[in-house]
Amino acid sequence: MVNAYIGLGSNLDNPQGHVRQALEELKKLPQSQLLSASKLYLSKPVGPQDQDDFINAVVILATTLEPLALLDELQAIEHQHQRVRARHWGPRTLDLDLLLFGNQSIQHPRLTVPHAELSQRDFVIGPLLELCPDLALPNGTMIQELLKKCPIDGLICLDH
Ligand code: ROI
Repeated sequence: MVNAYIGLGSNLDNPQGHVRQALEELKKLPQSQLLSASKLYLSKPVGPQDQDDFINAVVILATTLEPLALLDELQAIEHQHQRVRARHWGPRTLDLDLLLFGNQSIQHPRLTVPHAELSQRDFVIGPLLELCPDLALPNGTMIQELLKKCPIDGLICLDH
């Protein structure tokens, strides 16, 4: 079993609905168990500003799936949400990002783990801190240290 950390994001077409629905779908993934889910966070868009704010969350999934098999499952869920990627860094119905896969570093044409932008994204660091404040990245960087360069004051935590 490996703990996989997955980021969820949506800013289109009832974003809270998409994220909550995706949480239910993640609970049903084969060879996997959802260990914990962060609260939902409202975040300002990274990238083009002429789009709505995002709803973001992070979950920890214990899984025996291989990383690419897990990626396939995540992309299948995105598909069910009619994910359309009309524009680079534009609005989306559902994004599922494989952020961390245990302590592994993965460089594959389809998958980079840790997620390449993890350290710059408040909407990932905030929920990760809520779930596991003592988490370290594979290179030894503590998640707490990321706060110096990427403050999370802009995040609004929603109850759920
Ligand atoms: N911005 C926020 N706040 N949350 C996201 O999930 C998100 N996802 C993206 C881009 C468009 C980069 N910006 C985002 O893919």
